[in-house]
Amino acid sequence: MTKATSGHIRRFDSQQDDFRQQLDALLAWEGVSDTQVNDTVLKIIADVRARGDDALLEYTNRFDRMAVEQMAELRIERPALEAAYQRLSPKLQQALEISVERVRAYHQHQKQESWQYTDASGTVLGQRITPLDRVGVYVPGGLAPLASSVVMTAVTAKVAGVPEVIMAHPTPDGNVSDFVLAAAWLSGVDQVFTIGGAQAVAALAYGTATVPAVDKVVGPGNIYVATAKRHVFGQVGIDMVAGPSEILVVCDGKTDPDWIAMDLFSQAEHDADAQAILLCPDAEYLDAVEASIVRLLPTLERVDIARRSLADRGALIKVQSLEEAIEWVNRIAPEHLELSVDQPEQYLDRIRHAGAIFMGRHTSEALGDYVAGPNHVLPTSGTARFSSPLGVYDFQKKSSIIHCTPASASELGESAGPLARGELLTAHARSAEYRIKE
Ligand code: HSO
Ligand code: ZN
Repeated sequence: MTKATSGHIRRFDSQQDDFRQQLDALLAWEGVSDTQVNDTVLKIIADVRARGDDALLEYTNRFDRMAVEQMAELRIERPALEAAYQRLSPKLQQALEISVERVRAYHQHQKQESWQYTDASGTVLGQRITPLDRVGVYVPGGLAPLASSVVMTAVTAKVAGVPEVIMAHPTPDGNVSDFVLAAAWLSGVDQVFTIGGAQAVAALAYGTATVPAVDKVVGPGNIYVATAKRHVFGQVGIDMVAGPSEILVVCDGKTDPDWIAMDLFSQAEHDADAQAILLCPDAEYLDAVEASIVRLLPTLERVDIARRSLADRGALIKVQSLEEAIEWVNRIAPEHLELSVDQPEQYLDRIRHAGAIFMGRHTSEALGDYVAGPNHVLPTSGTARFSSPLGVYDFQKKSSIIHCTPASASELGESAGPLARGELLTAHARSAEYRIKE
């Protein structure tokens, strides 16, 4: 740490000798390997698998403090979703519609098409793309009703052509959010189950008498949900094992410091474990942002969560130049990157790892969370090194197509035969050789 300032957020200088270690410690996130959580989750999954609806009901009543007697009470169908939509204010209805339309339009561009060609041997070769049959979208419940996560997951699945989208959404104490249900209505969700946690993931993966088994489970969730997704992977597909939200801002020191402070808060308010970091070459500007943080933090509704997030995992980092900042960006591989600079395009080619890149001073991450169009389900904890935003491609799969003519079967058989014999697999060889024309 360079200097003890307000105590709200740590300060670093990339020139410190131990900066690399300090940064590694700051980025370290071990949440998903907690053994106690792991044991609990394994037990819940095994129980839901063995006892189906009975176990699901028991866990839901216990963890969500409900008193439900039949699974049917936990199912919400399309007419009730529409009714929830009708109860929203016209303003919120319209905003939700704009969000759904923009997310749909963006994701239309991701649709992949089947292709095929005929090669020189006369063999037709291709790839057929088909949607998954049924997917489960997990939408967290509790304090923040994340209707936007419904839109991001369900609209994307529907654009891919998934016929059946099942949503799991816990309603602790029985509090159902019209906003979330309305988002499910507009996004085309087919059925909602008010279940959550590891028990919901297990039910979606293995199916129960009431909850249909899905082919893939997507969407954000707490550590129990993330751990459960890891365990059911293989039985079903999953999108990713998501960690807490992150934002990395690179600023040239010319954006209104209040804007940057609020951008950092916008992720910090998600979760005490969320991470908000600012990189800037101008030390005085970092002071100004820190002053904005001190002044604005108490004005937040979720002040306690944001305060803990900034104090435990936040940082204001002085770098030598914007070029150096870009090197740290690639090292951090953030979920969200804001390039709060003039002509952000000039840095784009050098950015290799980031879930979503917000270009220029006016593009706040919050716009991307709700309405810009790209998905807000993004790789966290450095996984942008090897993975991508949730997309239509996550709900499509491919089959290879091979169609030989008699002549091309004969031609390919001439090579397949020796290859199979080389592997000592003579039935393979003979199967190919039967089709060789004399
Ligand atoms: N920023 C979150 C998504 C979200 N924000 C939902 C608001 N609502 C993903 O990291
Ligand atoms: Zn957010």
